[in-house]
Amino acid sequence: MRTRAAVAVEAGKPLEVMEVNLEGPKAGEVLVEIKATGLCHTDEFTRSGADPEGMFPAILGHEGAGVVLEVGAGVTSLKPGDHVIPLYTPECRECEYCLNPKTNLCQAIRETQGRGVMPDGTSRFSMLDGTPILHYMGCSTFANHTVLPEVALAKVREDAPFDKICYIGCGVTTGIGAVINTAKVEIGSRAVVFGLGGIGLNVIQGLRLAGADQIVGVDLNPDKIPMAEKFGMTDFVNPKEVEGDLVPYLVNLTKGGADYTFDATGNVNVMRDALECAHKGWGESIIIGVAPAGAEISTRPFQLVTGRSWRGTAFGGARGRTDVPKIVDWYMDGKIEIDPMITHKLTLDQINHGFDLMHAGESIRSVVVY
Ligand code: NAD
Ligand code: AHE
Ligand code: ZN
Repeated sequence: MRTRAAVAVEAGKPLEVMEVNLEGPKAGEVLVEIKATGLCHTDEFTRSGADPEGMFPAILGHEGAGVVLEVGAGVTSLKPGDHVIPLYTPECRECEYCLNPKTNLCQAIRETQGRGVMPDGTSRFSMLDGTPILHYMGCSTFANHTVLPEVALAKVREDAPFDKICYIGCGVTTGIGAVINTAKVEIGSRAVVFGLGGIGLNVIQGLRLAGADQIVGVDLNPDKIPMAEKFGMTDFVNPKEVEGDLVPYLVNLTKGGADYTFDATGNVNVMRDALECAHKGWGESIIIGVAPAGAEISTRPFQLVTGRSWRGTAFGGARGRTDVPKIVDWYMDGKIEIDPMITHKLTLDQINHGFDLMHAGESIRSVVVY
């Protein structure tokens, strides 16, 4: 079939919206009509050329929601008409990783996913002249139709609106999951969140859900304050306005250091500050942000010797097929909020404007509705 997609033709270039060829689903695969997709900073990271795993031409996008149109041979858990959220972290329920309760990093298709192809080693997308186009994070939600392995789709309830629940495909689950699954924050904790964008705000709402007493937000952009307060931020710190070093300021503000800190910026200097403002003896710092190629984190080992721990999280530690339908329920039951964070709705033709809004700090989430 043919479908419309925004293609990342070359690193650093705007996406080009065009008709592309899409082959039908092979064994174990599913054809999905994408109804809506969010724009995550990770898409921009890859589009810009900063991602060491980035390959072109590719169809980016990993925060989508849609409807199953067709299933390939052997697919048993999904049927045409099912509503689904694509999973860049699949859940095969069989691999060594899925069988270990300590991780959500299913490895069943990681190698081929990283090469931009389906598990059989080939791409379903091509240009009209036949040039292959790569998949991205196994999802490619910047196409109106896409093909995914069955293990990379969460089946969700049919009354949930696509233009909101697409955000559960990455940002919402990553932020809330970092708090609940990875840090396992206890009631009464003090926390610091660096970066109040599409991920950091969901960390904040996760902290409120977990019953944290103090939720400090740190961002260079004071325009983020009203939204962060709405989701539960109790204190705001703009590093540009702090006299002297930021770390002692945050340690003092949190009465000796935070129980939990989160980096949602991707900046390795911020990651160091996040570790070092965690409480001596027990503070945990969780890295969520994705850093540019070649960037490295550093600290004095003494920071760890004296009881702080440094950890990371992908997709908020969530097992997608199990956890994503539950998060959709939380949204539909009013336990979590999504609507205010979706600040812009765009058509596919306007997708590059979405990245401009991200750079200008004007959007939290832009969502393309097909
Ligand atoms: P975003 O652009 O919406 O938000 C980033 C925020 O950080 C902005 O508000 C910006 O003003 C702020 N910021 C930038 N530099 C800062 C600094 N030095 N100090 C304080 N604040 C600063 O991005 P997003 O969509 O929220 O993504 C955040 C990061 O999380 C990105 O690196 C993204 O790639 C990553 N991410 C990781 C996962 C995962 O599974 N680990 C999932 C999604 C996104
Ligand atoms: N390709 C990058 C790493 C990108 C990365 O860390 N991706 C996160 C999801 S970000 C979603 O917005 C992730 O899930 N990582 C686990 C994995 O297996 O990729 C690089 O630096 O090479
Ligand atoms: Zn993302």
